[in-house]
Amino acid sequence: MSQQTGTQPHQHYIAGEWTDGSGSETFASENPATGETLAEFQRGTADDVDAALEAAESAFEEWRGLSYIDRAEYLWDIYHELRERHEELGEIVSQECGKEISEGKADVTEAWHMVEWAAGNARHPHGDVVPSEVANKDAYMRRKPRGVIGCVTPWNFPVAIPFWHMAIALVEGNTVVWKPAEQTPWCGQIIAEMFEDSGIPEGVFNMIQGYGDAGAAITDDERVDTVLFTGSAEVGQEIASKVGGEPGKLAACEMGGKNGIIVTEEADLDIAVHSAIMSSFKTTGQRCVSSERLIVHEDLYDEFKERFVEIAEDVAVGDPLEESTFMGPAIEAEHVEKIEKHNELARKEGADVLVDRFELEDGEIPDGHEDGHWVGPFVYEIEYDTDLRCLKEECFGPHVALLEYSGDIEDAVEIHNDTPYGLAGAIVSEDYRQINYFRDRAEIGLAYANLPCIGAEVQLPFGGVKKSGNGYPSAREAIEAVTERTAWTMNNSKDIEMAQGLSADILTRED
Ligand code: UN1
Repeated sequence: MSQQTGTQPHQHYIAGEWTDGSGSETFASENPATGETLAEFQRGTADDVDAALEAAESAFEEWRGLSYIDRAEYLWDIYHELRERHEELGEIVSQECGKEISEGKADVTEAWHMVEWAAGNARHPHGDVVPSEVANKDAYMRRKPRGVIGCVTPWNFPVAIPFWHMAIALVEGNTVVWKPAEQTPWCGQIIAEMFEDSGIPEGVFNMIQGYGDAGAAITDDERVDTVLFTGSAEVGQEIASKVGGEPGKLAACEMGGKNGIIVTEEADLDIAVHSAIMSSFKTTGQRCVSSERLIVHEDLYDEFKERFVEIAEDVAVGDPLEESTFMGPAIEAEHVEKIEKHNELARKEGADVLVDRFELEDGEIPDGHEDGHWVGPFVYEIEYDTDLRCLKEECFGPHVALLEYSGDIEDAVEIHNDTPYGLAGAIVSEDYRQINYFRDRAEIGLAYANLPCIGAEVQLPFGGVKKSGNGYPSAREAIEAVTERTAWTMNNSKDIEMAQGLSADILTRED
């Protein structure tokens, strides 16, 4: 963090200036692996959001007037900075959100991939030439920026997801007011410094640090034309329903999942176990694409269970900065409590618990990390029943159910689809017919075969169906959310000729 010295709380970035804003409260960023305070931040108020929106609104006309390519230049600067500071930023991500170091670095890599996509796309066509019924008409689909984009991003990808939203919004000619997650304001601070370093015109990019009240002040404001939200289903649904009632405003929300992996009787077990472990425990189960349901055919069930349980008993939980760690801590104390409640719910509903490392053993917690928010894998088996809440509600932790099924792929997909969510999922099978059935019938936005259901690349659409969202947040689809289309038709003739055979004759009383 470079803009301040001493121990003053870090500030908001509004209209090209660092400012304390109008609030008197501050909040701390905490290292979830140690409980230590990393830095203090100003807590944004509705007045701060108001100032940021005003700045974004006044900067819009000039910014939209630049060419795509000129706008992208600012993003290219950030791209280079992300790459040059890869190691350093990866460590900061790991320190602030507890992901193990390869994941901390991958977060930064995913960020520059998105910036590269958005800035590179500035030189690609942005519309269509569309045929007209009338030979003398030229018709096009052209895009315009929508205006001010309000971005609210989660802590689990504190560098990548902000760029999913903002890189595209900005290159397309919009201005931005962004609230980073309150758990990862340090990453927010660094990203804001990068925008400052890039020399982006004042007011084009604005950042308010704070909590949900500041986020709501952004998303509720009528000056915001599009809300880009990635986070919990509860908040996302509230935003989507409020915004849905406001004509002309759009909310693109990407929320959680109760993701599943199907292991059929035709599966390669090595791939099945590997994919399931990655999907359930990477990021300590705190990806919206993490898997909490493993739907396994009876022919392979016992062997799969034995192998999965053996590894789940053993995955290395520990200091996220150590390369030997597989799983870091949970993000915060309240989240550990939430995970515990989900574990309890499964038990109450009749789960047979196979692995319970919720309380880690003393030796597992690294020295100096006693105040971290530690939690280990929880694996249970339960007979599938549509009324079980534990199979429907997202835990967002290393909590996973083993479900045995019999019958065909149709039966497995029926269980798979029996959740209100529809984000990610995978099938493990060597039979292409089963794979293709899953591809076509699984109710999800991100579907994988013979792979984990985590780890999507930025150039693909990302997003879900059902309660998981409306499928917008990254790459081409995000462009839909931050631009308006114009159908632009021009006549090359001096005569007016209409489509659909409509007469262009003007008849008067004399005719
Ligand atoms: C999230 O899970 O919250 O597909 C985002 C992935 C990452 C993004 C995940 N590229 O796992």
